Amino acid sequence: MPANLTPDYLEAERAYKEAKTPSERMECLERMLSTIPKHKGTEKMQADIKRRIAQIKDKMEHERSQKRGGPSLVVKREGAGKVVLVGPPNTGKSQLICSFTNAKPEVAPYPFTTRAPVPAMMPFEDVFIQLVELPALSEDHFEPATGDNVRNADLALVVADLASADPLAQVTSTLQLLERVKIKLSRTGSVEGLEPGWSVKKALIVANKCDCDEDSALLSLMKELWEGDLPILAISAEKGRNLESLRSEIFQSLEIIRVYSKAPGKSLHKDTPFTLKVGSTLLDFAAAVHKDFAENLKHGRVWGSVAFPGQNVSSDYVLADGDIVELHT
Ligand SMILES: Nc1nc2c(ncn2[C@@H]2O[C@H](COP(=O)(O)OP(=O)(O)OP(=O)(O)O)[C@@H](O)[C@H]2O)c(=O)[nH]1
Ligand SMILES: [Mg+2]
Repeated sequence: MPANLTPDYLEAERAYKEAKTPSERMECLERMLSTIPKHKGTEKMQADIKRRIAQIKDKMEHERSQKRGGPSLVVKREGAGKVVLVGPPNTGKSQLICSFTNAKPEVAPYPFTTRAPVPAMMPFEDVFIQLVELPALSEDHFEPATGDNVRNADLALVVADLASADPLAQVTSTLQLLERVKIKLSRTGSVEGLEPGWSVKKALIVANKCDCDEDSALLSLMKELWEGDLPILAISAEKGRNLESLRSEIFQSLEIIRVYSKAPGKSLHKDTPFTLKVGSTLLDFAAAVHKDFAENLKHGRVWGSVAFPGQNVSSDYVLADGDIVELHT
């Protein structure tokens, strides 16, 4: 099938060939991915661009940590997604990590208790999602790795404290401090018309210590001000309120599906799933299993989102959460 590449794509590809630095190459590849026509004839090209983007990201991260010397404080993504907890001191970020995971960061009633990122794994049904508490942000305190930790995350939770004098100011200052390092947080993970060089991260506000805001007055104010831009969830990390809603909101916000691999001739069995972005196709799944599967893929059989169990599907078939898939090469 002809790829029918647009002039915008060809221009981005020409710039890619001339790009000299990894960040220039990255910018060109992102432009190529956004301008490439999305149809069956370009599927393999899209998969190849995504693979090259992932390789450059890893390389850039490695180079950054080498330059700084010593171990990197940028936490590598693990599990089904990386979720960072950001906010001012004392808002309950460590308590939230303790409530959701087996990690035990110190929880204390004084500021700046957590000095380095705390990674931990939160179970959600049959997957693990990585939560990372970042050292608190303030005017005088912004760890250099914080920007990179937010940039390479899939989701940010802005943790504010409903027991504090001004939780609204806490949210404002967190957003402003991140904007100083060219990061914008938004409900959808995209913002129209941003200049090059900015990163946009999908985020939600976690209004913690709702046990101290019994009449929900502060929460109502917060919703009035922010709900258009960012979803807000009131919880109590310490008293365990609304934690299950937050856990599933985190999973939903990651926009991932779980897909289970089945070998031909083997029984239907939901082993550890592969996690893929919503909208992923059979070909994306094959690439996640092994690049040889992607290169030689003929078709697949799917149990789940199809009309008939074990139905044959082609490489552009869009998979759904819970599908079991057999790959044929
Ligand atoms: N009432 C109430 N107190 C809480 C809640 N969550 C945390 N706390 C208290 O708030 C204080 C700060 O909690 P931490 O979890 O250490 O806060 P943090 O955001 O990690 O603080 P830093 O690491 O200093 O940035 C502790 O005294 C906690 O016991 C909650 O849901 N309700
Ligand atoms: Mg802490």
